[in-house]
Amino acid sequence: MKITVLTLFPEMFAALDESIVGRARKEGKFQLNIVDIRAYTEDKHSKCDDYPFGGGAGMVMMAQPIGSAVEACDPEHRARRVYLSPKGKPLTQEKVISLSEEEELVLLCGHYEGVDQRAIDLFIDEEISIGDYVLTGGELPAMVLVDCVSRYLDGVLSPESLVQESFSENLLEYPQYTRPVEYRGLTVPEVLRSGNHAEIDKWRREKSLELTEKLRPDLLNGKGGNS
Ligand code: 9D3
Repeated sequence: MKITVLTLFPEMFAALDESIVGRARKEGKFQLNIVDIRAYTEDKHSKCDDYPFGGGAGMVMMAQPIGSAVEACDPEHRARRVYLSPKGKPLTQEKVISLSEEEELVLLCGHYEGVDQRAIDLFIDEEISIGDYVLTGGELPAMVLVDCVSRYLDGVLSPESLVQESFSENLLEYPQYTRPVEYRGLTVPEVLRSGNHAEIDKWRREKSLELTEKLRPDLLNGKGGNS
């Protein structure tokens, strides 16, 4: 998979040099290209935003630098082109999996009040939001998407992690413990130290169900959601 991110703030993406995503990139499990939209402006002062027609607060990202950047990075429109937007469809795990099956993604990050509608109409396939709260731009959402998608690429996670995840789908995770056995008077549940794997599995399933009923009962009635 090749992911190209178009942004006015390329340095924010240093976060993706770290941890599991960073290692996956270094091992060539996927390619991540962070592209500075400003490199494509035709304005003599490298301007990439301007005042909104009709008035109103804030600035709007200009169509030209975005269009030129998209066409330079994906000239034959092989990529699925996603604009991270507060108006987009909310991201789901199902969507993450389907995006992880694409050969190429282009992720466009807006900033300020958004981007000129013509850039969206001409160059974007779909709009995705990461939830109903207001951020300052699409950079963190793009990083969220790269993080979630990269977990499904071959060789990034162990197959057993993903299998286990699919078994416990729609349940919250059971509590985890590591050494020491006692910390500030609190001890690790006996069953986890028993070596009896049938009993351990049973305890974990029970805890998962109990936690889900208590914290996220909405997950138990079919399709998930937050109601
Ligand atoms: C005044 C109306 N605002 C819309 C709610 C304008 C506006 C707010 C925030 C325009 C852009 C932004 C920046 N946010 C994103 O680019 C964004 C976002 C988000 O704010 N929340 C959840 N998902 C996303 S994806 C991109």
